[in-house]
Amino acid sequence: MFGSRIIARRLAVVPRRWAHSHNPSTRPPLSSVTREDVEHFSKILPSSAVLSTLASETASQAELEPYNTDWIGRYHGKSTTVLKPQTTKQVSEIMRYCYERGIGVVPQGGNTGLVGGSVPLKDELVVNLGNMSKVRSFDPVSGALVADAGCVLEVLSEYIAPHGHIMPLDLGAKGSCMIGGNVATNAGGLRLLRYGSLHGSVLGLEVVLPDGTILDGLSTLRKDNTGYDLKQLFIGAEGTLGIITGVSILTPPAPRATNNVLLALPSFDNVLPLFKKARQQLSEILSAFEFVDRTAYNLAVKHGQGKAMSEEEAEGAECFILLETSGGDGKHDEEKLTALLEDLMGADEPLITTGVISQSPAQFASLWRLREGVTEAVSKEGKAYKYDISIPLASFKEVVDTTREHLRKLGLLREDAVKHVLGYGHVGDSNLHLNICAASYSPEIETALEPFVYELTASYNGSISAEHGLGAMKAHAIHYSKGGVAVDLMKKLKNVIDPKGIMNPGKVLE
Ligand code: FAD
Ligand code: 2HG
Ligand code: ZN
Repeated sequence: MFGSRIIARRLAVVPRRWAHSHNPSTRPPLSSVTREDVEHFSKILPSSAVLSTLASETASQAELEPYNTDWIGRYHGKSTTVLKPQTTKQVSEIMRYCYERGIGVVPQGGNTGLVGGSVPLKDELVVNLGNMSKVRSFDPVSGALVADAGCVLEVLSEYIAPHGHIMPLDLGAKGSCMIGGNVATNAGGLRLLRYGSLHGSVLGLEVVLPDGTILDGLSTLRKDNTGYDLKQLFIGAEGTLGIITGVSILTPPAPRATNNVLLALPSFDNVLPLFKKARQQLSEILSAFEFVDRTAYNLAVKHGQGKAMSEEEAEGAECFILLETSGGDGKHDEEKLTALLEDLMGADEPLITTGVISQSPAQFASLWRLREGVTEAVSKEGKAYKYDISIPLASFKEVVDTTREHLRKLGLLREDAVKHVLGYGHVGDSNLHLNICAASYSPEIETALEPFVYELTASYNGSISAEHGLGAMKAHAIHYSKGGVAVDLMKKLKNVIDPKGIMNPGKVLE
């Protein structure tokens, strides 16, 4: 149905935007960490916070492996030294020294990033924020939370729950990812539809700049129009402009009532009308509308990420929607949701074949597990090539099918090469997660996928990174989504803030 003929025509009109791109860097090469450097770091930090293969008995290469390898096991650094500071002052002293010595630095939070941004490309120093994990303050009236960058997202959620508040973002990696990493990646996640992006909910940041200067911007004010809004530069900068050490963030009141329902759809064509109808009928209580295609559903079920429906119920479904409502009045919300489901089932041409509505907190969590667990399921099944793209909602299936067909034509769709091509993601944000699950990472598969997927995305005027960032994976491909003027300005800004190029080298901008 979605022939390669149409795509070929689209690809032909993709603008080539490489003209401004390649300004080879004139910066001097970065220095490797030496034994003397480690001795210096040991004066700044307690010995337990310095892990290095250069100093005797502080760490073996195997102990550094988790800091050198990314979550999907695609990127492997060769760092000899990891530092785990506890205070902003320590981070500042580390950075001042690295700036003088010209040592490359990779800021690291929970290391759950999916674009190879959180691990070194060579032997840069890793500064892991995991030991900076204190809540600094919480105002239960305004909901302003100020926390160290190394606080784990889930721990923060638990901290504010007794005060009747929730974090404005939620994602499958919540048990490991840290608020500093969330801000550095401008993570989107499952609540963006309701609470918007971190560009809106972050109130202030404390950042250690590459030369060690501390930019103290931990404001808790809702409004502040005094000049340039500097914090915005660091949100989504992926550690290329400085190390975030503290975050001030607005947390919304917890909704009094939440419901979720998993809907089985006979055809992808029903997703759009269903989304429209759900928005119209549920209006202010619709809080999530998430998409899982058949392949993604099957993998989630296969790898034990929740079993929402019986096989009979799921039979014939081409895709699934997880819909959540959050509101202030449980009875009112339930009535609205039930009316929507009755309308959907009773229509002459029903948009859904069936739906499972959660009846208890455990079932609520289990339905979410099915959606959140797809990433983990794909990792259990094989090695994942991940493309996180913003494209028009109507083209989600077309993009997945076109990619699968492309790989099939190249003879790569087989058990020992590409096992599955799947799509899932955030319908409410027009954000598709196109995953290619392979038996192993191979240059042949990578060449088949890139730049194919980037060109395909650009042909829809989409973004090659909706929410995961560019990291190491997509730094070279920024031009598919940003014009030359924008990229040049980014490079100028980077040069002003980090003239020696020590912050997370090779990430975001080549
Ligand atoms: P890391 O992975 O450690 O780092 C990520 C980037 O931020 C790196 O470039 C790093 O250098 C930089 N960085 C980290 N900490 C700092 C700091 N303190 N200062 C400056 N730079 C820093 N993302 C979404 O947007 N939405 C999702 O729904 C989502 N779901 C996910 C589900 C799973 C199962 C997994 C594994 C990942 C998911 N992600 C998602 C990816 C997402 O980017 C991360 O989970 C999270 O935001 C990264 O936080 P982290 O602490 O692990 O950062
Ligand atoms: C999600 O929405 C995450 O589940 C991860 O952003 C997506 O693993 C992925 O591709
Ligand atoms: Zn996502």
